[in-house]
Amino acid sequence: MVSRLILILGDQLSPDLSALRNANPDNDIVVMAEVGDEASYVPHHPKKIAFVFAAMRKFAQQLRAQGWNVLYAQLDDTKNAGSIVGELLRRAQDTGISRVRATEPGEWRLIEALQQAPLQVEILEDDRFLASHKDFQDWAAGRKQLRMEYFYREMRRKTGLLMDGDQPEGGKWNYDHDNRKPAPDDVSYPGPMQFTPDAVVEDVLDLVDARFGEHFGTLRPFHYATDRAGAHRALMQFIRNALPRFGDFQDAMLDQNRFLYHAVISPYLNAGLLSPLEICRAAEDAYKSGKAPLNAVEGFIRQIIGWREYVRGIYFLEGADYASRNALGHTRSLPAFYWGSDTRMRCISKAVEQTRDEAYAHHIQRLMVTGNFGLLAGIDPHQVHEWYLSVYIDAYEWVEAPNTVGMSLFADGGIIASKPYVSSGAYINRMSDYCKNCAYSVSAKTGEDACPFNLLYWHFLARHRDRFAGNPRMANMYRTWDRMDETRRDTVLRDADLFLNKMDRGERV
Ligand code: FAD
Ligand code: DLZ
Ligand code: SF4
Repeated sequence: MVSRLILILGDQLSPDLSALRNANPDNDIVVMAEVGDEASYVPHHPKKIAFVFAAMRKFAQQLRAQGWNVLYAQLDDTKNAGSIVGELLRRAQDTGISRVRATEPGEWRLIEALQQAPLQVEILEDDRFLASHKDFQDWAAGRKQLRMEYFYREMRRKTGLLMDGDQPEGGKWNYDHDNRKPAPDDVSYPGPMQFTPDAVVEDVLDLVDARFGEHFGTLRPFHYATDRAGAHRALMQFIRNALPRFGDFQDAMLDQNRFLYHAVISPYLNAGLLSPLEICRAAEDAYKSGKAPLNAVEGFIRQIIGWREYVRGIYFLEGADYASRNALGHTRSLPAFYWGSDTRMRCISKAVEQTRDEAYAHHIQRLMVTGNFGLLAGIDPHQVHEWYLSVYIDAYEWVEAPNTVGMSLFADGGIIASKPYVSSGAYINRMSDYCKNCAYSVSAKTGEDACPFNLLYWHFLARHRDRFAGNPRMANMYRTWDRMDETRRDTVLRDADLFLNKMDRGERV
C-alpha cells in the first residue's frame, strides 16, 4: 500500500477528520507543525496562539496513543521550516513520501499554498459541517437573495433539530421576538468554566510569551480548555447554567460582565474539539427535559446550524477575493484605540479591554460596538478584517471574514446583510450600561460631548445616500434625517467631521 503524509492543521483537531478517516495508521504518517507563518501572518493574540499550540500538542499525544505515527514540529525545533508547506516538504524529504492527504483548510490562502506545493496533494472536503459546498451551492442557485433564515430552515429539516414531524417545534421557526432583552441588573452565571494550565500548557505559554509577547493581547492568566474532554465539560456547564437565559440576554452588554450568558464555545468548536451536532443535540436535550425554554434553545441552535454554516457557505461560494471587498469604498486607517490606546468612548474601551484580556468579545460587542464604529467611521474593511482575525481566539478566515466584511461592514455590497448594521448611541444605551460611565453624552446629538456614534450615524447615512436611500428598510432613517432642520443637519455633519479629523490626527477621542 502507498504511504501518505496526513496533514492536520491547528483547527482540524477532530478524530473523525476526513484526512484521518481515509488513512491507515500502519503506513501513513501524520504531520503536524507549529509554524511561525501561521502564528504571525496576522499578529494573532498570544492566547489564541497558545490555545492552538497546546491543543495541537495534546491532540498529537492522543493520536500517538491510538497508534498513529505523528511527526510533530514544535515552534522552537531547530529544523522547523516555518510554514505549513515548508514542513510538508521537509517531512517528504526525510521520509521519501511525496503524497499528501489533507482536509481542506478554512482559508483560501492556505488552500492555494497546498495546491501550489511541489507535492502530490489530495485535498478532501471538510465534512465537519452540516452543509457541504455542494449543498450550499444548490441552495444558493437561482436565489436572488441569500437570506440566512431560509437556509437555517433547511438545516433544521436536514438535522431534525427542534422539529415536530415536518413542522418546527412550537409552531414557529424563529423565537427572536422573545429574545434581545436589555442588559439585566445582575447576572447569576459566573461565566465559562476555567481550566488551570497543566505542564503542556505552561510550556506553550512560556514559548508564546518569548516569541509573540509583543503581539496585542494578554497571555496570562490563561483559562481556556485545550482538549476535547475540557471543552466538553465547558459546554455542559454552559448548557446547565447559562443556556436557559441565553436567549433573553443574547444581545445585552454590561460594563462589568464580559460573558453574560454566552457559551464561549467557539474556540473549541472551530478548532474541532467539539462538533456542531453534539452541541446542538445537548441543547435540544435541555429543552426536551424541561431544563431550558424553547426561545433560548432555538436561538442558540440557530447560531450554530444557521449562522455558522451560512457564513461558511458564503465564504466558499464567493471565492478567494471575498476578504478584500470594499463595496462602500472606505479607506480610513484603523485608529490606534482598536489596539488599546486610550479612548473616551466607554463602549469601545471596554470591548477592546476585554478583547485584550480574554481574546473574546461576544457577538453584539463585535457587531454593534467595534464593527458598528468601523462602518460608521468609514474604516478600510481590510484593516478591520485583519484586526478581527488577529484578536479573537475563535477567528479563522472562513468564519471571521463573512462576519466582518459582510455582516458588519457591508463591504460585500449586501450579500449577507440586507441593510447595514448601523446604529447611533441609542441602541448601545438600550442594550448596555456603558453610556452611564462614558465621557460622552449619549443624549447629546451635537457638540463636543455628543456621543460619536450619534454624529457618525448621520454622517454615514448622508455619505451613502445614493446607495441606501432607495432601500425600503432604510426609508425611515432618511425620512428622519430629511425632517431635521437644515442648520442642525449641517451642525451634525460638521461635528462628525471634527471628530473624524481629530481621530485621524491620532488625538485622543
Ligand atoms: P454564543 O453567543 O454563545 O453562540 C453560540 C455559538 O454560535 C458560537 O460559539 C458560534 O459557534 C455560533 N455563532 C454565533 N453567531 C455566529 C456568527 N455570526 N457566525 C458564526 N457562528 C456564530 N465567530 C467565530 O466563531 N469566529 C470569528 O472569527 C468571528 N468573528 C466575528 C466578527 C464579527 C465582526 C462579528 C459581528 C461576529 C463574529 N463571529 C465570529 C460571530 C460571533 O460573534 C461569535 O461566534 C461568538 O461571539 C462566539 O462566542 P460564543 O461561543 O460565546 O457564542
Ligand atoms: C491559527 C493557527 C496558528 C496560530 N498556528 C498554527 C500552526 O502553527 N500550525 C497549524 O497547523 N495551524 C495553525 N493555526 C491554524 C491555521 O492558521 C488554520 O488552519 C488556517 O488559518 C485555516 O483555517
Ligand atoms: Fe459608546 Fe456613545 Fe454610549 Fe459613550 S455614549 S458608551 S460612545 S454609545
